[in-house]
Amino acid sequence: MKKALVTGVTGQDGSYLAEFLLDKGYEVHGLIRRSSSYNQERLEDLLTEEEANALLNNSNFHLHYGDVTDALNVTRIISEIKPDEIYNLAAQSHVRVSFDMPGYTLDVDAKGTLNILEAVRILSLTEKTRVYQASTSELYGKVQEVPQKETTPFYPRSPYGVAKIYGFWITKNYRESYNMFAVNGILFNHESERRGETFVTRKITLAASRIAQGKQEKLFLGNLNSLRDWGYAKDYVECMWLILQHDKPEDFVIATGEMHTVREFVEFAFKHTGIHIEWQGDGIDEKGINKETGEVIVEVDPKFFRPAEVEQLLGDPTKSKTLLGWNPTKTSFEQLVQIMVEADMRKVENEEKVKVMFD
Ligand code: NAP
Ligand code: F7E
Repeated sequence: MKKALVTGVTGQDGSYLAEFLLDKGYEVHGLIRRSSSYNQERLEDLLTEEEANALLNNSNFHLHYGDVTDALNVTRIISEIKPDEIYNLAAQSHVRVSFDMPGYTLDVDAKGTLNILEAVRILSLTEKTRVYQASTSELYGKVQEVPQKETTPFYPRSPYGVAKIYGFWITKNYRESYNMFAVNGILFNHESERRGETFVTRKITLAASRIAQGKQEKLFLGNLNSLRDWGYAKDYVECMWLILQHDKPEDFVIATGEMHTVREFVEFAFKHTGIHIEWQGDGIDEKGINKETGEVIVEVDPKFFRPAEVEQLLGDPTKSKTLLGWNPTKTSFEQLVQIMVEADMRKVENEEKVKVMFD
């Protein structure tokens, strides 16, 4: 039985990946942080009862307290498990928050990656343990080429992107220096019903559901023109695994090859709740109006603008399609929005009216 260690197991991708690996017959070990409040919702509350039981009652699923910034802790855990595969998904993953917490983002996203690679090296596991690093399309930032592929030069635009660039290169460096199977998945945005509530897609699907059910008045957003290549997280975790099963250690772009604006995401999300949006005005005065009632339900708030923005991201998935046999369009953009809205419409049914929306 193969053993995998997943850091960031309580996150969106970690929860899907744990399920995927258990289904494949792996013994799965997850790293969880100590928190003053409960932080295992994605391993429990966000799953159907059947999924939660399958995960939590699975004797092949083990959780370990830890933090990737704590090198001793990470080294001890890896020495006890001696995993065949490590998926390093742990990160301070919010781009806008990285401007508020650049130092912390650096510690987790850059040094945390080094701690894992170095533990594998110190423990003489370089031949046994394959390491997957969660790299990101944010490395491309101010894009130097459209679409972006494995050879496109990087130009990060946030402390998050800059920290992740260290993670990318140190992974490649350990591969080249110590002959390790250490690889980067350069994943473009991927979303789901388990996406954190302050990322734009989930913020929109939750707000649209609440507005449709009379539990929120308005949705405030930042840059509506921003373009992203959005895929479905459940499809993307399969690719993480495929990258580690490949015969050669190589880096791969994972994307759908299609991009949409935030504005389009808003339109599709409201459409699935039965509300049709009409746009009026420009720039910070742009407003989304409910066509049937005439009410303003979407407004721009400059508070959500970033000091430096990534205006557009579009990935070229040719390499992963050809070498890994992965299907980038298994879930279409419209299906993704529908999945997320349907899940949030159900969730919101049991909610009180929202009093405060901080984000
Ligand atoms: P997420 O939902 O924000 O999850 C991040 C995970 O990392 C959570 O489990 C979090 O734990 C954990 N974590 C944070 N700091 C940690 C630390 N110091 N030590 C240990 N664990 C820590 O992120 P995601 O969307 O699943 O993304 C997974 C990975 O892929 C991240 O590295 C992200 O940067 C990268 N990525 C994501 C996307 C995307 O579109 N989703 C695209 C490209 C790359 P808590 O639950 O305790 O906070
Ligand atoms: O923003 C714009 C915002 O926060 C997407 C992370 O998973 O993907 C994610 O990073 C776009 C940006 O994701 C709001 O300015 C407008 O242009 O959902 P997001 P992100 O920054 O692309 C990459 C690949 C990662 O690696 C990251 O870990 O939407 N936008 N209005 C807004 N964004 C947010 N969050 N909130 C708004 O109100």
